[in-house]
Amino acid sequence: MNNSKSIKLFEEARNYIPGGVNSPVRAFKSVGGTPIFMERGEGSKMYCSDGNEFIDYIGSWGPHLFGFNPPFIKNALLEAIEKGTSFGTPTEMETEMAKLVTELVPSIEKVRMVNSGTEATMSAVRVARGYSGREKIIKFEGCYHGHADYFLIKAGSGALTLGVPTSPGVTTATASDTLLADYNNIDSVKELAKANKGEIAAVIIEPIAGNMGVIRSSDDFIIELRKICDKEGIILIFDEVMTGFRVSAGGAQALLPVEPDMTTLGKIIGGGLPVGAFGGKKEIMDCLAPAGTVYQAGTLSGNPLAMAAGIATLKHIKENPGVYDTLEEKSAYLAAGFADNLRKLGLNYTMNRVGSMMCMFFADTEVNNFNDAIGSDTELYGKYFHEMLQRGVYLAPAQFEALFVSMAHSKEDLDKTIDAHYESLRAIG
Ligand code: KE4
Repeated sequence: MNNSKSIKLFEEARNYIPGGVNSPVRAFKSVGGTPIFMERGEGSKMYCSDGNEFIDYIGSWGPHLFGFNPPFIKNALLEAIEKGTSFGTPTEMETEMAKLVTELVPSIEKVRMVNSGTEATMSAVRVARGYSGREKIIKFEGCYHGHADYFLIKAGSGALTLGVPTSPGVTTATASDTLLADYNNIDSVKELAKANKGEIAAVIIEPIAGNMGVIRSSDDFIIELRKICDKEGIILIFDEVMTGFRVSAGGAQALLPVEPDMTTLGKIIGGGLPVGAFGGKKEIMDCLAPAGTVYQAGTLSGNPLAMAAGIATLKHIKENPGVYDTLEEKSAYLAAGFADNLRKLGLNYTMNRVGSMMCMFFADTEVNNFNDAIGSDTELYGKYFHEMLQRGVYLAPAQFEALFVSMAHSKEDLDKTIDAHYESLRAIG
């Protein structure tokens, strides 16, 4: 595959942008080689600067539930642009967006729009601390909640991929307020709750983890977690930046046996534009300025373009609940094809899937937590990634991410991907 233009573009980018990218996971560091510079997307495809076509399974790391430029999003944006890109004043669209979010995710009684998942999770923790008067939080090893200081401790996604799960620049004082638990291990939470009684403001968790590969929380674990939070007066925050509107119209919490006190959202609710949101019970959210005294703000929060794309997306989801059945069919078909290939090749790599987010771990054990996940052969994943790339299939350039199926993926796309998966695994031996 000719990628000479990407090579040139990457060389130039590195003169002006640290590492040549605006987000580390894009740099192909863990899989090697030169990142492919994309120029255009249409439906399920991306087209790079060298003119190569790829079937896209990162979907901009989650937002593209409907592929690139579905008409209902594109038209909504074109209409919004005509009226002006941002006012810095309240607009009716923000209320419309908030009503859609609170309707589709009933545990959210009030919601604040922001501009990224990081802003959403960072702000949610601040509200939880302000509301409870407590300072400590519990996060889980391998979960990624964006790059706010207090989350970059044993974080997943790019932090894990690049081997800096605990980032330099995070002060010891900050890190000391973040307690680390083990995903799907309720005893690890019980120990922390006991040792820090009355000091923990919140537990934040990806209820279905997508940043150490895909790992679902067990029902027993999440039920016990809810009980501990109720007993200890700890706010339970579901970070649904990735799973919100990905795994169902009500997110992961609609599939799990418990409700959180607060939820963070992002990605899909922006239809590809920069958006995040955090919300929850009225009494907690009304601590936020200007209703309350916990400060949080944003110049472009709730901006009309992001609201237009988000409203169009959520309305489409609301009016077409069958979307998730179709996504399940497509995703199950792809996963079955992958499983067939593994059987034919005598391989037993582990496949975890929840709806249209899935991950094949280069590991032959069950993967239920961070330690299981990091047992994967990331070198072999790198070889597999490049073999798939050569065959026109663009996967996440890192083992500890998710593969996303979209409504735009056709049966032809899926069949081509299944064939490429077989040939790639055979090629790496
Ligand atoms: P952003 O600040 O990147 O919009 O969202 C942070 C975030 C928060 N919570 C969860 C569960 C997330 O998955 C993310 C971001 N996800 C990664 C992909 N695994 C973003 C990709 C990137 O860092 O470029």
